[in-house]
Amino acid sequence: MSQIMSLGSSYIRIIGCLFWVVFSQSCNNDPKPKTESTTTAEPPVNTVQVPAVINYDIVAEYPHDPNAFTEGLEFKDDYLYESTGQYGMSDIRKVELKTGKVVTSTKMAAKYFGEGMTLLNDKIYQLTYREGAGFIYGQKDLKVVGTFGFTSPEGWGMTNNGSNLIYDDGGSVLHFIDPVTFKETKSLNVFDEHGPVTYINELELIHGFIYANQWQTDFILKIDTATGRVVGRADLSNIRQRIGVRPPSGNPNGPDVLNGIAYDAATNKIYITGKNWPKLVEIKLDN
Ligand SMILES: [Ca+2]
Repeated sequence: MSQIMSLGSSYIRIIGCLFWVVFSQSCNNDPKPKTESTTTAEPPVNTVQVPAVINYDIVAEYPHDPNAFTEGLEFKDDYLYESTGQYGMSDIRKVELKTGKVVTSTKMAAKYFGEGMTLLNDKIYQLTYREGAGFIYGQKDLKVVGTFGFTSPEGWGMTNNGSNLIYDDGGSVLHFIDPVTFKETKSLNVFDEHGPVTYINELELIHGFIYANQWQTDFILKIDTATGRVVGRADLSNIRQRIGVRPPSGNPNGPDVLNGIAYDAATNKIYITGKNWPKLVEIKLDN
């Protein structure tokens, strides 16, 4: 009897197991999607090339007026031309390279904050910061010969390409304006692999590329004037440290950011400095 019962209970267990197997298989046929088979979207492929690293050599050092809050810098006919900022201290000046001595200067009214400047056809064009006014000076005597207006709320850096003045306003756009009508003829968005590049500051056109300081950084950016892409980047933090200038945020009363690039086309030399820096440095870029 017990054997029959034992056989019976084994039989029930086998049936139970078969039922469980069939049931569990049917459970595994649950049409619910399995997480492991879920596909995820591929991240967008970044097609913008990373800027090349531009290396440089320090060729020479010259004195620079530590009271000059440099906003614009150019070189022409053996002299530096510099625009300085700060209300009550702004001017436009012609400077001797080797001594840093100011040869000629014109002070601006205290209500103007001088910004970027550029030399074109024996005239100097200079922006102001938030005053919406631009000034035109004769290159020889730095006397004011005219004024102009511009539409950006702020004026920052300036250069030219021989036919247009090119300026920026603290954002990522380069504005090309006619030097007679002062109407905008073209604008160029500056970008790199991360998107728009802001805080574009002092400018210089060298061999068809615009080289730009970027405010609050030690970078000089090399910008393709056809596309606006940053194709190269030089890190000048070594020069800042060599001169004894602390990082920008740590200088409430001392030298400020790297700002100022001048190119002498006659000698193929490049000069750089910064706001209130005690030195101006000739550098040679490898790219
Ligand atoms: Ca310049």
